[in-house]
Amino acid sequence: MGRFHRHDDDTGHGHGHGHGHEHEHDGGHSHEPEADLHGDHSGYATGADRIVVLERIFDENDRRAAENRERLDRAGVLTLNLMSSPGAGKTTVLERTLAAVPDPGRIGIIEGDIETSIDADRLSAVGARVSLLNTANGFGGECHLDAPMVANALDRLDLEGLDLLFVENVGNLVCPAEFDVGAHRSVMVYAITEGEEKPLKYPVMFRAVDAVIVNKMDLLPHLDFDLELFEKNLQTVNPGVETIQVSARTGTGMDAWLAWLRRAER
Ligand SMILES: Nc1nc2c(ncn2[C@@H]2O[C@H](COP(=O)(O)OP(=O)(O)O)[C@@H](O)[C@H]2O)c(=O)[nH]1
Ligand SMILES: [Mg+2]
Repeated sequence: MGRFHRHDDDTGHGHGHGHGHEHEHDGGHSHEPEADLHGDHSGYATGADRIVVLERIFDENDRRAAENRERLDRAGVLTLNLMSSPGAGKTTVLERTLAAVPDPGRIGIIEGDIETSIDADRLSAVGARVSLLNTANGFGGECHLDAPMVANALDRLDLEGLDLLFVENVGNLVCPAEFDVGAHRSVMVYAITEGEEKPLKYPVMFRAVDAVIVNKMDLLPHLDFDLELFEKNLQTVNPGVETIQVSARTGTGMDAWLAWLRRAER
C-alpha cells in the first residue's frame, strides 16, 4: 500500500479533523486512468481497476479513522499523530514531553514501528501508557500506520484514564501522511540535518500537518543549514503552518512546544 499515492492536489487526508472524503465518486469510476497513474512508481500501466481497489481501501480507512476519532472524542482524549523520517527525534521529543508533565501516566502512546519494542520501552520507562504496533507482526510490515491498526492499539489502552494520546507513526516521510488514523491533529518532527529542500520534495507530508517541530537546533552551529530557506520552502507548501524550534537533546524550545500542546487541548 505504501507505494501508492493519492492525488497531488488531495491534501486533506493527512489532517485529523474528521472532514469527509474529497474525491468525487460515481461508482468508483470517476478518475481518468492516465491522471491517476502519475502516483504509481511501478512503471507499469495497470489501468483503472487497481485504482478503484485503492480508492476503496482509502475509503474504508477514512471510515475507520472517523470511528477512532468518535471513540477518542467520547473518552475526551486529544490525539496527535506524530510523523517524521526515521531518526528526526519523535521519541526523544516525547520523552521530554513526558518528563515535563506532572502525571505522565495520563499520556498514552501508540508506538508504531516495523519491528522491535525499543521506542515503546523508552516511553514506558518515562511513565507513559504504551500500546505497541509492530507492523511486521500481522500487518505486512507496512511503512505507516492506518486506522484499523490504530483501532487495534486503542483496544489495549484504558482511554478513560488518559487526557492525551500520541501516535508515534512509523518513521517515513511519505506513507504516513496518506492515512488518516483518527487523530485530531498532525504534527511533524523535522531535524535540521535533513536539509532545507525536503518540504518541496515531500509536499504531501509537509502539507498534512498542523505544526512542524524543527528539531536538533543544538546542531545548527555545526551545519550549513539555512533556516530561512527551510521556512520559506515550508510556507510555500503549507502556508501559515506553525514551526517550533527545539532541541530535544538540550530541552531548548520545549516550553514553546508545551504551550502549543496546551493550546491544542482547548
Ligand atoms: N543532537 C541532537 N540529537 C537528537 C535530538 N533529538 C534526537 N536526537 C538523536 O537523534 C537520534 C534519533 O532520535 P529518536 O528520538 O529515536 O528519533 P525517531 O526515530 O524520530 O523517534 C537519537 O540518537 C537521538 O538521541 C536533538 O535535539 N539534538
Ligand atoms: Mg522513534
